Amino acid sequence: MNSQNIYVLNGPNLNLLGTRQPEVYGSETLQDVETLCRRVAAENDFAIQFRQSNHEGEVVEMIHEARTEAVGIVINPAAYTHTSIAIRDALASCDMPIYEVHISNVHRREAFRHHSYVSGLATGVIAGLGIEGYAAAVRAISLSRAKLIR
Ligand code: CA2
Repeated sequence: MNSQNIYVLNGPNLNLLGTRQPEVYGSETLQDVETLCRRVAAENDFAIQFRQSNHEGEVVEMIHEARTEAVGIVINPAAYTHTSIAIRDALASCDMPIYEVHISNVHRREAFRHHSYVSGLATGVIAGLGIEGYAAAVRAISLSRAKLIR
């Protein structure tokens, strides 16, 4: 039987992870994030679809794909967190657990990072755990499928 998919979606500039601002985002790369998510998912018999885009519409399309193909979504919308009603509306059409992840603690940073269009419809929000936040979110979706979290 094929494993069920958890979609891990990443917004703009996260392809640059590990190349600068290590004091804010750590030194791991997006490839490291993908490897971590795949390991945690495999431990729980799930598969990961891992994506990144620098374009808002492409992130919307990824969410549309996840609507029918995923059992849960982990999303770091990056800067679109603070600007995108389109991404929020796309996520609102997904009937599954959605975890919003931020590598940094956005609430300790500039005021414009304190508001998220996504948080109000997310199942959970994780900020400031570094890339471990992705692992926690993948684990939370796995547990919710096992009906241990609602
Ligand atoms: O803390 C996070 O994960 C953020 O979503 C990252 C976004 C930022 O706009 C959010 O406010 C918080 C920025 C992603 C850009 O990441 C880079 C990493 C290294 C070098 C350049 C960009």
